[in-house]
Amino acid sequence: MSEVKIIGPAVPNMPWQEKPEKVHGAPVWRYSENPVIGRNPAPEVARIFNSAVMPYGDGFIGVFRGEQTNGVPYIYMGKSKDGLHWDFEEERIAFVDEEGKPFMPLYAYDPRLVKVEDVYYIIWCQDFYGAAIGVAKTMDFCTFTRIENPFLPFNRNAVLFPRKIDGKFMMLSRPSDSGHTPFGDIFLSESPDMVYWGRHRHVMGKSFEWWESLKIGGGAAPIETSEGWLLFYHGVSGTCNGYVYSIGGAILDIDNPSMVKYRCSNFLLTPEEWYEERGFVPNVTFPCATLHDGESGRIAIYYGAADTYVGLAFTTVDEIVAYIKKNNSSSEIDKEIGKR
Ligand code: BMA
Repeated sequence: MSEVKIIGPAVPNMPWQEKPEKVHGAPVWRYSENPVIGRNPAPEVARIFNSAVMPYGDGFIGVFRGEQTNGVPYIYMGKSKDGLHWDFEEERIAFVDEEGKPFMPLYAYDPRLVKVEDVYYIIWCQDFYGAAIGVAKTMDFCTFTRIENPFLPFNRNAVLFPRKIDGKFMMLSRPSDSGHTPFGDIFLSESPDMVYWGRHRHVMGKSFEWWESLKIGGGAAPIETSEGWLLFYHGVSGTCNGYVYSIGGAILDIDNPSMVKYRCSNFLLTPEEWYEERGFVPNVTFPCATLHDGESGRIAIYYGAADTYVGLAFTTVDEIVAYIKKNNSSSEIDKEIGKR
């Protein structure tokens, strides 16, 4: 039993490996058989990375960023009994509009998958006369209905909270530019109906820490805990040899999540292994989902590695919350409500 509570169901069958004796830095350790998804994982798909999974039935389901053999990213569905070995649909997800007619985005990447009440939402980045956020809903993983795009271009990295707060849907996003965006803060927006979004608030920006000194962006859907919303996000450093993407951690206020209670000054995971340092884009660790067990407090982080593979890392809610609090560097700007 953990001291810090994860507010959520037990997921006793989630992937897990005990902590090795020696873990350097943050209490986050990689799965020894990483990467869990290798190159050419499905017909016509060269790479799968930056993907999101969740428990479903007696196993797991996921939405995967598949880089097709023509280089264009799209979203594929996959299922797994153990969260480690995945079977992918051969066809891309066939999105429809609200009348049920085919309505495919030109491209789609970095999907997140979040259940709010009885509905599963997929949130991704797509073209809307410029890079912007797309959203679809499904009840059964058979019909995927696209709903209104929440934000104007340019915006990437959106992630929905897994429950409404004060009756409103809540979404984190990262407004950006049309290129490889050399800036970026995380903002919070709310909606009564998943159509109209407003009451935008600043959550947090890049920091003085070098690993996240260029930009940051949302990662996995926030995990509800007795200490607040636990957020795994990505932080970027701009080196002379390109961007380096690390995983960071923060804890947001449970009722007002634009207020950052704690923010870890150290990265939680940074590219070190061959599958993180070598690939289509070297030096990228990019979290998009977690599995977490409300009973034991175990957390499994799914992250894209080098824009080529999916990696898995583990922690526990007690250890990660203690580490974030111990290394807290939440500034006055982080702590404020974020309205100007
Ligand atoms: C970002 C996004 C991610 C990608 C990262 C590193 O801008 O495009 O999908 O993982 O760059 O290339």
